[in-house]
Amino acid sequence: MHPGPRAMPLHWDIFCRVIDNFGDAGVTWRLARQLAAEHGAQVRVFLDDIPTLTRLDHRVRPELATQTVAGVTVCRWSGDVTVERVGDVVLETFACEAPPRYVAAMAALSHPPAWINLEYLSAEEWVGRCHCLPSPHPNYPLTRYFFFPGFDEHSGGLLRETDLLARRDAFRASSASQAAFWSDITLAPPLPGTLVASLFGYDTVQLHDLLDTWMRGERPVRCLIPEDTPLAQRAARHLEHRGTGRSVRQRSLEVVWVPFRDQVDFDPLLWISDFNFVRGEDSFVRAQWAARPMAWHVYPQTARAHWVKLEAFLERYLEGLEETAAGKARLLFAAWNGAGDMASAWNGLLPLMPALDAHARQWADRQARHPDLAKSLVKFAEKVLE
Ligand code: TRH
Repeated sequence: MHPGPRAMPLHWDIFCRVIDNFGDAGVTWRLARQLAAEHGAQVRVFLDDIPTLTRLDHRVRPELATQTVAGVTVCRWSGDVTVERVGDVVLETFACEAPPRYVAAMAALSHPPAWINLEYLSAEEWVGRCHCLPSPHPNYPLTRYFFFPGFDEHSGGLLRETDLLARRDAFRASSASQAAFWSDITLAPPLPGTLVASLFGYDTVQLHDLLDTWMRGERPVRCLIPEDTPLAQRAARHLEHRGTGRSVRQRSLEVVWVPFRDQVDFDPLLWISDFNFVRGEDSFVRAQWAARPMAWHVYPQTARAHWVKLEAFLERYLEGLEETAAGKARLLFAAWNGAGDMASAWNGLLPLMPALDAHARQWADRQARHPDLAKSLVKFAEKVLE
């Protein structure tokens, strides 16, 4: 047992391996920054792919083995690590494992740390049964706990900074902030009546139909695509856009390739949009806090496991939405993930946008009543350390 109440901030050591894309580093970085900023935690992140983090935060320098950014110490993780001290809390993100030498050092302590594995986000019902389950180590007197983000009180909740929703609402209420956003990407604000859509997803042929539908539609669409992604390249090929310009206009559609933003500046892209296409885990959660209609490109998995995840999310997300709108939304999510006709799915949903918009707001408000993931983790770690 650790003696007495804790006067000192907790030391967190977070281990993260980048499997692909940005989500592993993205979730880790957001959580680490929040633990440092809001909980006074001393955080070290051991990461095996620093250049990916540099894409998410230009302050991170890929050539440095150790550096401190946003109050978080970032250490390059290659192979085993030298252990000069063990954290009070040791967090492995997703399926990664702390190095053997580090685990041995944990076991040698008279007060071992709180050892937690943070799992992927899923709306599936089994999450509630597995959240916080202990797993004793086969060789050491150590217990690792499995911690799940999620959408209800039987989970650890979602990542949400304390001031996030206030910042969102202030941005939406401020024409100056919105004008600054447009001017930052060297665009005039859209003409009234234009639908602004952000488009961040995995590479998919469904994009062709979506762009063609927007092109032919009556309502003008301004589509913002993050640059240097396979989807952005596909859009350029499809629209035969070979020039150096950042945007192209074809009939009702204007496509704009926007520079990939730092993670701290990502939200305004979602806040300014009327509709957000997002993917993976972190952008998916941010779009929910943006409280606008959305479509989720689920990270493709073997044996169609991602369809089960999508279904479980829709089951929760669409609850309370009027039946016709819920049905149309379901068709759009399915089509964007490769099952169904994109044109009819979009055209079917478009007239129902106001209902979806109100629903997205209700969903965000409802989710915000649960403790956020960082807070839940801190509380759980403190309980384990008691
Ligand atoms: O990049 P993702 O697809 O990430 C992942 C990984 O594929 C991972 O292996 C998988 O397990 C997981 O998804 C489910 O999508 P995600 O999670 O949305 O991460 C993208 C990150 O990039 C997120 O933190 C937001 C950030 N981002 C920016 O910071 N600036 C930008 O301009 C954009 C478009 C995104």
